[in-house]
Amino acid sequence: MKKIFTRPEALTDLPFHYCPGCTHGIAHRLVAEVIDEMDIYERALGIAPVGCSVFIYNYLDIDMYQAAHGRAPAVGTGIKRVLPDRLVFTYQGDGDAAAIGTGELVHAAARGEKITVLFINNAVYAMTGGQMAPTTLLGQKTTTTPYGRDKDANGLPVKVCEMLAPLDGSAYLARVSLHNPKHIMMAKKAIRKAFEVQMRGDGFTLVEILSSCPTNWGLPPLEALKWLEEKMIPYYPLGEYKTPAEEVQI
Ligand SMILES: Cc1ncc(C[n+]2csc(CCOP(=O)(O)OP(=O)(O)O)c2C)c(N)n1
Ligand code: SF4
Repeated sequence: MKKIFTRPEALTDLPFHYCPGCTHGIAHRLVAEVIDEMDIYERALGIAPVGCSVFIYNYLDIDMYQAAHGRAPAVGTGIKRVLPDRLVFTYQGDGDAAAIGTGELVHAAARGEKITVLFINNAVYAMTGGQMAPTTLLGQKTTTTPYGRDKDANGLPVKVCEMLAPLDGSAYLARVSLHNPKHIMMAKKAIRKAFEVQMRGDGFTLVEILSSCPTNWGLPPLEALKWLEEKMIPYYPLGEYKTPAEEVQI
């Protein structure tokens, strides 16, 4: 019988520890599938963040580092400069990348570091109990905005792709979503393209991946996917925000 679905080689056998309906596991799997398909198992090197996905180093069967709060792009910069033939990526939540480590993220992009940031935007600090993140939507209730995020009191949500696009060092920026199979396939294509652009040496690459956190959003898994589609995508439009002048073939 023809096998149509297998576990990617770049994933270990460990079951994910994530809550039911969390899309971190889907994002991990996509990364592993791309590593398999690009045949870069020996060369891929990932950097784990703080947050729920800190344990990604247990799930990806490749060389992995773990960086302290928000420092993943700086660690990735060092590794890539020492080992320029490696595919180097960070995997970071919005609290890690867009709040705690904004400086590292912005300057890695400005310098045009040849790394890829996989930026998981679930609109909350999930692991620490669902506090407001820079990406929390206006009106969204979190443990630190119990009446909903308010523009005057809490500021406006940060759009990371739009923020990095004007920087000359950024080469590929895309925002994708994991709310249904079609978009999961599109997310995989964007991750692959970011990796290809990195390996071609064009500059900094980032894929923002809109993800669900049913636990901290207080929603059952399916409703969380619906909330992602209906509430998050209008504020965070999907698409490619920056592509190299010369397209990579994927
Ligand atoms: C009390 C406390 N404050 C701060 C931290 C540092 N910290 C570790 S994980 C985390 C949240 C990360 O959130 P995010 O990057 O959005 O990832 P997610 O958990 O949503 O995947 C923070 C602030 C901590 N561990 N404990
Ligand atoms: S708290 Fe949220 S982000 Fe963390 S594992 Fe659970 S659903 Fe996923």
